Amino acid sequence: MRVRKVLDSRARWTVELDMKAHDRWVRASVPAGKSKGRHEAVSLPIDESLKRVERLKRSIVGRDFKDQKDFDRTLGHLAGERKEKLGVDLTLAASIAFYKLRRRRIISLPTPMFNVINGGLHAGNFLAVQEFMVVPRKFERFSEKLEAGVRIYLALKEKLEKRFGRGATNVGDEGGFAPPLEKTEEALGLLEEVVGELGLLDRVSLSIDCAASSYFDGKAYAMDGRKMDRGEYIDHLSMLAKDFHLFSVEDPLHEEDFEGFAEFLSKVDSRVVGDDLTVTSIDRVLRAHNARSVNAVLIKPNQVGTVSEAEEVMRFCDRMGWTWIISHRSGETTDPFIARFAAFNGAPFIKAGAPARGERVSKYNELLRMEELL
Ligand code: 2PG
Ligand code: MG
Repeated sequence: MRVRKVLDSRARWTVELDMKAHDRWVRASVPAGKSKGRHEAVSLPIDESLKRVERLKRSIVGRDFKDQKDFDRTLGHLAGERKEKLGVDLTLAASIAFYKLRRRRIISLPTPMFNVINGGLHAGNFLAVQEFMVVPRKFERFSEKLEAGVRIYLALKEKLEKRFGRGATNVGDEGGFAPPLEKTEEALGLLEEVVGELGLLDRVSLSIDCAASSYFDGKAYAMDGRKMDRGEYIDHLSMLAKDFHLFSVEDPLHEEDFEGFAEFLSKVDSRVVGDDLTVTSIDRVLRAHNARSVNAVLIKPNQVGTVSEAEEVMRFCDRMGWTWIISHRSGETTDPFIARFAAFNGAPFIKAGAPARGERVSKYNELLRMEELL
């Protein structure tokens, strides 16, 4: 096993780990979020992570493990419940590398959710909502969905350039454009216009990730030029969800408001997705289930620290009839792991940013290659 530090897409150092078994080397690196949930597993500074490599090596090198669960259990004992003793980056890099050692079968390819307009903490504009996504749902093949995403992305670019000048086509952390818009409605309207002009309105849906903790100050939600209390805000957001037939709304309320999520869910037809709320933790997901807060869950392996724990949450969602979305982080590496993880688990959806920038397209391109094998 070898471990080193490498850069992610935001000039942050992260962990890269090489692992060898039966004369075969595999490599894994891990991403990092910016709009992080308070209850995510603990990430340590890179030098602290590297100091713990020897401890990790002593527990795994030369040992036989029955399967992924067995390996991840050992990691869990070593790292602690919130992975604080090894740090989530080192823990997950080992878990992913172990996962890559086994050959697996593709179950199905996910539908991509392309984040084409960036706001919130991911961009330097005034949009409160963090992600505006297009979801090409009604196409047969993954490659057709990707083509649709690309057409929309490029048409949006052209429209932004015409309307606001070239500065409006600068991109945010996930490769989506960061135009000088202020209102949620304007961004959604623009997307609807572009999708409509391409004649794709009946095949492509719109989705948003509010990441609402980032504009909640403890009392009020600051969005669209005003401050709203919880009741006003839920009314405002559910109106937008209905007007634009949003397929999904992620983190509509701040990350501790299980009841607010439930109220919002009861008012809309959209999928209501937990991310900062549920942090890929089975305990938080069960709590969301008891409170009827969500009917969809985002799956981010680095929120919890091992592949097996992420899979446990997916299986729970399947049992509940909920949808689930495998997701990248805003600070990514070029490791295409989540694409393969999605295909091997038959994930309904994957969210990996815009169809642009190397660390984003590495996932979409991997899915294209996998389509050849089907
Ligand atoms: C999110 C993610 C990924 P971050 O909120 O869903 O899009 O952002 O990685 O910054 O938490
Ligand atoms: Mg999110």
